[in-house]
Amino acid sequence: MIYLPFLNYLYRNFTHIALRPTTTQMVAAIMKHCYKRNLAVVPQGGNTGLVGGGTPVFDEIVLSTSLMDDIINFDPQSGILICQAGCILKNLQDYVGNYGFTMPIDLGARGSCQIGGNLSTNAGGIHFVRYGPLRRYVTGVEVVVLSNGVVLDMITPQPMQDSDFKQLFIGAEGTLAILTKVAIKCVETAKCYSAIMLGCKTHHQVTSVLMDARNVLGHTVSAIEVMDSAAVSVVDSKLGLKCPLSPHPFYALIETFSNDEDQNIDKLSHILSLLENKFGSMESAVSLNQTQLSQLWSVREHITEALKRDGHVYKFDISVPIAKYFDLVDVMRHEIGSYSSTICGFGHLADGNLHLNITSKQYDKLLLNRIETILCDWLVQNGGSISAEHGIGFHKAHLMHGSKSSNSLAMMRSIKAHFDPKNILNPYKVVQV
Ligand code: 2HG
Ligand code: ZN
Repeated sequence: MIYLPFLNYLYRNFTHIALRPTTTQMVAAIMKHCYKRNLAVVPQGGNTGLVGGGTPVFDEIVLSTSLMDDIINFDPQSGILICQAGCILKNLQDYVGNYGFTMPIDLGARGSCQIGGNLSTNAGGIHFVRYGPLRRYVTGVEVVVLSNGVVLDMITPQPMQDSDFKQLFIGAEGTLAILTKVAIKCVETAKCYSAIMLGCKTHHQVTSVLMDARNVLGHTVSAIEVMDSAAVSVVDSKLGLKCPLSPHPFYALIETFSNDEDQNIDKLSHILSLLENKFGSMESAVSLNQTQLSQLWSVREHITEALKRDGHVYKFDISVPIAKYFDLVDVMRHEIGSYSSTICGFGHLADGNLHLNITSKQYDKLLLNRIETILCDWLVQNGGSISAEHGIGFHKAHLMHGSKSSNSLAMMRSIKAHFDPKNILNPYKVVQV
């Protein structure tokens, strides 16, 4: 019997059994057995989620897809990639990159997250503003449907326009079935990416950056990210990574792509001049090559890691109206500033996806309750939502009633009961049955 501690730093738990099948048939056999014996199972991908969707709550069996990492086929004519669910995103990016293609998703955890997990949470990431939701690119899935381990293969050589119900399994966080294979349409790679980082003084400047970037770049925008000074400071103090700009209350990072670097730089300079006409001179840094581009991204990409070294982290991946993007961060500072170490906000501005992170020396249940109360009230009053790109998992299941109607929840429960009548597939996650 093995005891495996799950090292997702937010959710630690123990299981008696962790299984690492290599084929769909093995997954089906495991599920048949578990169904017969009423054993609960947690499908687990790269274990990089923020909401405890892939960790056991009690003594569930962990079914890890980490050995299901075969690339089955890539067709350079259609750009369709077919692979097993446990393939690591970065490996897929590199693989299709050799053919001049790009995966329609990118995120900081690319080196360890798995494509099955990305689909199960319908993950967003830094290029959401360019590609939109990942589900759009999914041309097929193969899943093991719980009741008696039936395999449902919805991957066809020539994908048809949504003539099946594969979308039901995307974003279901492993509560309806286990994803075993996926087919994804990749996009052609642009030659050059360039970015500008801007120091902003006010919320209003931040939202103007978004409008001007959208107007100037149109469909050539690939990222519009923001972070506040607290996020930037924690990266400096915990990791020694310096921001390329001097201190500002907020920072915006805009990335564009095309086949011509000069064109990119002209467009980024145009955005800067539009903003300076409105607000006076602004500090900025533009990337002139790939190394400088990575340098501009570096602080943004290290925020999560830096926060882990700042005590216990309470993480909230939420959707907020863009006009009020940083307002909740201010509210939190006002309400619980003296009980916490760091309160910071960063995220994907163009999607209204805010990552509110709060740290305290150690885990404090009362503080968490207080934060959740303030957060939920604010979201209801301001038209936000408790979840954005990381799913509901275990962490937010108890908050679902505040953001979904009782009819929607009842429908979700009945779909769950249809696929998982014994409630043994990722129980306690998403909707409480
Ligand atoms: C990001 O955008 C990730 O960097 C992680 O979604 C967010 O750590 C977080 O709160
Ligand atoms: Zn994110």
